[in-house]
Amino acid sequence: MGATVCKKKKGDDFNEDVAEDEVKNAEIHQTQQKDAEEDSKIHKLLLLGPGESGKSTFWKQMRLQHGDGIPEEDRVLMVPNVRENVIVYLATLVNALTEFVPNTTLPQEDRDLMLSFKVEDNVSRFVAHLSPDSVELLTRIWRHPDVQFVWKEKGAATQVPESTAYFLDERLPAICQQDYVPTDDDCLKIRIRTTGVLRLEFQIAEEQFLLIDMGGQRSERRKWIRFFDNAVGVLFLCDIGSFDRVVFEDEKTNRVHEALELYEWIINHDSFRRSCVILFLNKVDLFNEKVQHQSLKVCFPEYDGPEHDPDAAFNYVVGKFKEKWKFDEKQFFFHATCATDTNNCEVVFTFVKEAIVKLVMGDAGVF
Ligand SMILES: Nc1nc2c(ncn2[C@@H]2O[C@H](COP(=O)(O)OP(=O)(O)OP(=O)(O)O)[C@@H](O)[C@H]2O)c(=O)[nH]1
Ligand SMILES: [Mg+2]
Repeated sequence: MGATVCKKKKGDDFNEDVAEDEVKNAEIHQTQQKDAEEDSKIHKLLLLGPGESGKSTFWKQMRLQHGDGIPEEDRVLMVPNVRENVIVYLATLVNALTEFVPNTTLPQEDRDLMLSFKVEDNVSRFVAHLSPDSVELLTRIWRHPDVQFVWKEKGAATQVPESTAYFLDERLPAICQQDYVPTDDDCLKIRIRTTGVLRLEFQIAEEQFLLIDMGGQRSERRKWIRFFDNAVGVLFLCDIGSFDRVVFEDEKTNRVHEALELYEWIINHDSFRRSCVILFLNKVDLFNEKVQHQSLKVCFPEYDGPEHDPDAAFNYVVGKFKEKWKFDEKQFFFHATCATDTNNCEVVFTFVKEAIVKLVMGDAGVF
């Protein structure tokens, strides 16, 4: 496009510039108004919480139930992730034998193979040649009593995700097939750290939602703030199933403590003064199971409730989050959730939807 050049008298410039600015301003104002109108129709919800708390799992559930599902091409892209995760996590457990079971009876050649996977290229090469023989080999190593001991008794010290058992117990034969494509369940259970921003727009009855998922690890949280404006709801996830684990980032801070601190920051953030913050105490399935043999004292040494009692332990954790909530008690919303369970997510989202719609209608002066 060419620019037009014309001769003007000195004084004309000012008036013309003002007129031009006015037109531009009017245009910008119109666009902003349109955006705001569009925005006001969409309920923007943010998924926030520490790394590995289950945000993307919940996002995927919404995509499966209310979006376009998970397309074949996205599933195919996940194949290397699934395979490499399984190999690397099993290798991590074998590696931990050195510390926890120095006199292990796992054959030396199996150990050597697994330890060779510290080198990334070796993993890729092994993954490229997976076969039914690999199923037998990997199953034998996984089921070895020393490896099982590390997994069951020392798993918390290894940073190996809990879903690893699902893939090694149930999915190895499928994963090792040439034409393997992850199922819905595989997609929900695979651990892939989020580094970008995932958006999902969907509609339920008359209501439109925009669900935004971002990475929760410390380095990723810097990106959050850009998305805070106009969020009508925050779904804050805490992985209570990991009450005996420390965060990946510093390998020191307890995961529930990290979540408590982050939750406090979020609920007091100016951007969310008029938003609905809903707490998801996630991985309640793992929590209930773990509490049977692990004391909540590893996370809260002052806990003096009954041991091995999931309800008492759960209520105690709820109390810890409630202590942070300095606002109207009736607005303290929380749910016990299991993001890998589709039915549970649907029930919980029905509640979220109602709370959000109520808030929006209240703001519009309907109540
Ligand atoms: N057992 C169980 N596993 C869960 C649950 N929710 C999530 N997971 C698993 O936990 C792992 C981490 O979940 P993600 O959804 O990737 O966690 P995230 O919060 O998105 O993590 P970042 O992207 O790093 O912030 C995955 O392997 C999930 O399958 C749950 O309620 N129960
Ligand atoms: Mg994620």
